[in-house]
Amino acid sequence: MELAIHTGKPHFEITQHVGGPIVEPETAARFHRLSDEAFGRNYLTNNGPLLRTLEEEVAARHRVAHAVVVNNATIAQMILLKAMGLDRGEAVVSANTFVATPHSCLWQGMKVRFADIDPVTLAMSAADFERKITPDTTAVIPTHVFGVFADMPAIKTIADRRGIHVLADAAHAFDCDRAGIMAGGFGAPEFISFHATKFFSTLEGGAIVTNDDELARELRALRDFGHDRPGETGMLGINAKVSEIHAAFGLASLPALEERRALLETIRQTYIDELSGVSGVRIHPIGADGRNNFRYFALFVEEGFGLPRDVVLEVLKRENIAIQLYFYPGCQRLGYYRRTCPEMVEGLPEADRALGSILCLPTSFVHAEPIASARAIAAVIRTAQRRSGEVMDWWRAMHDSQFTIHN
Ligand code: T4K
Repeated sequence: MELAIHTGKPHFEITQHVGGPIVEPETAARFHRLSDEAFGRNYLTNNGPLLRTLEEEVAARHRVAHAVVVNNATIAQMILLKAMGLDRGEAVVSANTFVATPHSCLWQGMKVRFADIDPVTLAMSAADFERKITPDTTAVIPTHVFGVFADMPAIKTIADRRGIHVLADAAHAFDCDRAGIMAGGFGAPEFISFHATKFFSTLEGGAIVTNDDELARELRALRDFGHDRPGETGMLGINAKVSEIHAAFGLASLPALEERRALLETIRQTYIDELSGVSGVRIHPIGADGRNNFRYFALFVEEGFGLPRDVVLEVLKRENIAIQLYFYPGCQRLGYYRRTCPEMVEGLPEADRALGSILCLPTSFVHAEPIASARAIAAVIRTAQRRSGEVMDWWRAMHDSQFTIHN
């Protein structure tokens, strides 16, 4: 295979993004039908019938009593913290999560402390959570990265002993389980993202899943300005409501999920087969602890590969493959956190190691056959390794010329 870094001709004409939304033609057709029905009813938001059906479907799928659907997972976390009375103290959050997780704590008036990760699952290490507890710790919020669960039983045992509240970021974990238990089923409320880039989407959206009736009642009031009874506003709520059109997209997607998941699993297996035996490539194990939705495919470019991760990233970019490095460099290293809590970058060696080598490859493709595309991407990676000397020459030349231009 010839590489675009040499020929100037990328393998993909259209850029293939990690996280490009998955919308089958049948899903789009069902969405149009359901939207038309909503317009026909002239009932478009404020706890409409499509939203109520979606909540029942999500709760049933997650085997929990309640799914409170809101307009994104960030607001889900914020109203959950509020409902749990968490507006002070410190939350321990994972060093490997999307910035929404610590941000939501800060918006609620809390402080954050980052815990290191388990190098295999990439989720919060229970042992490091215990080390990061201080007299001010009031909450712990592990993130189930790529739908691989944090060790919830261990985290919950430690937290319960110290009177620390547990909630979890299950943004990636729709339809995933750990040994048969799904988000919301570990004795703690969890929130899921239904963003357009996720396995299951309402375009923008999210849900809190819980078995706690009182908590669900309060969350439903909080998402609706705090209206807790007809004609009464008993709490300081916000607008986190979901329109019927967003709910329609969610309902339209549900029938497609089994086939979608099967295709994603096949794409994953294709990557695994095509990259087996490539030295210095380690694949993040998902699905080993239970069911996964296979939305994410992550690998680590380690020392034995012969090229730095960032060079591989650039080679793939030249082929019009827009990969992501979730969640490089770690929230604690992003501008806002570096400025406000610079000491937090210390003591997170496993997160630093994993995020320094991670690459997330596309699992959905636009106007390109998925299996052939996964094969092609793996072939680019193999070729880059085989021709690592030439690739490094190209990299150095590119950097030298940039240096010359800018100086
Ligand atoms: N916790 C975790 C662990 C999360 O991952 C997230 C969200 C949250 C909490 C908060 O959930 P929400 O409040 O969002 O419900 C994206 C998503 O916006 C975000 O939802 C997601 N995680 C995060 C991991 O990824 P960005 O800033 O990376 O988005 P963006 O626009 O760069 O999109 C990613 C790629 O997808 C791009 O390469 C372009 C492509 N794309 C995107 C969209 C929206 C498309 O091809 N088409 C599209 O329509 O945050």
